[in-house]
Amino acid sequence: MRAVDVSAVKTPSRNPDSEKALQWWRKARFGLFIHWSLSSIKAGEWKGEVVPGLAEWMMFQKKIPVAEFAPLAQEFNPRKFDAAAWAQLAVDAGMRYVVITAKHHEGFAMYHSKADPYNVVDATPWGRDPLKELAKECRKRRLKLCFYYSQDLDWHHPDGAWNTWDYDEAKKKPERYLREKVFPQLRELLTQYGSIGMIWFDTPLTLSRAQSRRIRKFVKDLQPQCLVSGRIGHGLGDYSLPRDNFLPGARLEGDWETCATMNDTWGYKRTDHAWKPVDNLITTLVDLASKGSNYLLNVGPDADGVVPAPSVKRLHQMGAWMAVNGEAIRGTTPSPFKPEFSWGRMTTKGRSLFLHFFGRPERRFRLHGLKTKVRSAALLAAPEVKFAVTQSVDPATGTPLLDIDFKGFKSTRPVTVVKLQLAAAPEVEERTMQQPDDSITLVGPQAQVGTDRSESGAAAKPAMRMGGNGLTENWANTEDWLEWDFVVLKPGTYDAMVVTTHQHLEPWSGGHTVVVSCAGKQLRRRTKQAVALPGLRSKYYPQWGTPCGKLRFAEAGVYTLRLQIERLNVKAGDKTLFSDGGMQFSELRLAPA
Ligand code: H79
Repeated sequence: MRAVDVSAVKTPSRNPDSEKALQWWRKARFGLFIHWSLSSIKAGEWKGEVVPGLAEWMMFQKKIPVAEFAPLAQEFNPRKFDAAAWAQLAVDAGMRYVVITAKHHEGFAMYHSKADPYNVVDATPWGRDPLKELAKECRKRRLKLCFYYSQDLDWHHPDGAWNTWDYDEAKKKPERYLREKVFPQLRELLTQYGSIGMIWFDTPLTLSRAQSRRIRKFVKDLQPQCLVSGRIGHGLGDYSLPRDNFLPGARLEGDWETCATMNDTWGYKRTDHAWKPVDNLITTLVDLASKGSNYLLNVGPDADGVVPAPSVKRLHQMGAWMAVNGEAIRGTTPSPFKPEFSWGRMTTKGRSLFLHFFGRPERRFRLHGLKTKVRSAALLAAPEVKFAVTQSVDPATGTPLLDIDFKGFKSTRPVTVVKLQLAAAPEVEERTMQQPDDSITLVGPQAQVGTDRSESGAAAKPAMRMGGNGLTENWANTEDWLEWDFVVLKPGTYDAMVVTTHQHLEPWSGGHTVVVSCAGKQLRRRTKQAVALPGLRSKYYPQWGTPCGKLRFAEAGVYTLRLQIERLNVKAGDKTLFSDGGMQFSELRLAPA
């Protein structure tokens, strides 16, 4: 196994052919992920024992020999499979695309592959091609059909990556795997199922840049309009993906998609009842749209071909919300502001600005920083309910202020959308604004990144940078810093807190000494597992708040704050599959003391 390239999260270079192909995908915003394969039969249990972790990783977790795993195919007979029902479920949820596992890491083709008899038609008593049936049903409903294809990990082919228990790593010839399996199967998928929206490649762990490049070209030569997911690796995808289930903390630049589970696994697992409440799912859909990310939400059908009832129920509830509010999600562009708001989120469509409230707003609601004239404000769900708006400018700082009187506000659970009609596309104050709740959130993507290093030092070590997913990367130098200009409207004393994050399953790389310099003061603290912050973002990637002390702003105005690390605590083992070992900074929060 080779060291892992964190390029899975890098924003891809713009390919000229990406732009047109991305149009439908950008508008769609919401898609259905389907994980279905041989492991679905075992439902997360092997020989009477529940296997911890992801159900579809069972073969790897238990190091099940191919000779024992492959015969599962003889049990695959999903009597209740109904492609029309699956496609209709996506439509009912308000989705516009479906991504189904054509081949996952276990190497079993879920379609009729001539290239490999280890497939759902030739190796099972069932003998049907579910992708053919799904293609037909998707076409009828104008859903874009996309295929998940594990191009790197394959635990069945002797030359595929990561099966070390059956096959000798030293004898593997990855090129033979590409030649015998990947290219022929991609050809089948791209020539026998009509127009394909995208090939969703995953886990780019061992393939070289040249190999990834050839795979991309192979897809584009067969179907130029077919998208290639960010996990083709080496920044060669048409768009980017953060890690599985990662929720970014601020607006992202470029094209992104977040893939997420409804419980804690992708493939069907009988014992996993950790279903996320539907309110979380809808809030997440809004949150991601406001940050410029698609939401690819997963279901794991069982061995009978049935989507678990809790998933169906949630998708129908999401669909009910989308039927009323879809205009504020599909076809929108992200919030004009980078940070989140405590009250909710925003999306934009031309001259419309949608305010998504996560609860009931205060009767006298105020927004800071919108420069564009607002013509009207009304409930999206009930356009006859209009609200009075007033716009002014804060005399001390020049900050544009918008006041809305929410008399007659009616809530739609769990998110209520208010549509603002503007005189032009929204223009906003670029600097971070203090919010009406008096908080100030300095997010990574809004920071200036700099270094005090000399030229030679910079050449020696890679520069720290803001990762596309909103977390810092390579923060391994004490000379590197982040800096923000921000507007304080209310003088006073504020508590500063640095928020860092870390990836699940991995040790926490805390213990860095950070220095916050602002308003003539320097605050120092060691980051530690002090306060685990609540919220949607913390489930898989805990957010750690390190209180750093107090800052005093004597008067309203523009301030500059710099964040630097004085002592780094990067241990050898901190560099892992999920982390570059440095400090993963997310945001710095200021709140009235
Ligand atoms: O298809 C779904 C997952 O199976 C796939 N991506 C989504 C869309 C995925 N591939 N890799 N991963 C997820 C990361 C897997 C990490 C782990 Fe492990 C597998 C943790 C435990 C088992 C690898 C082996 C890392 C630690 C041990």
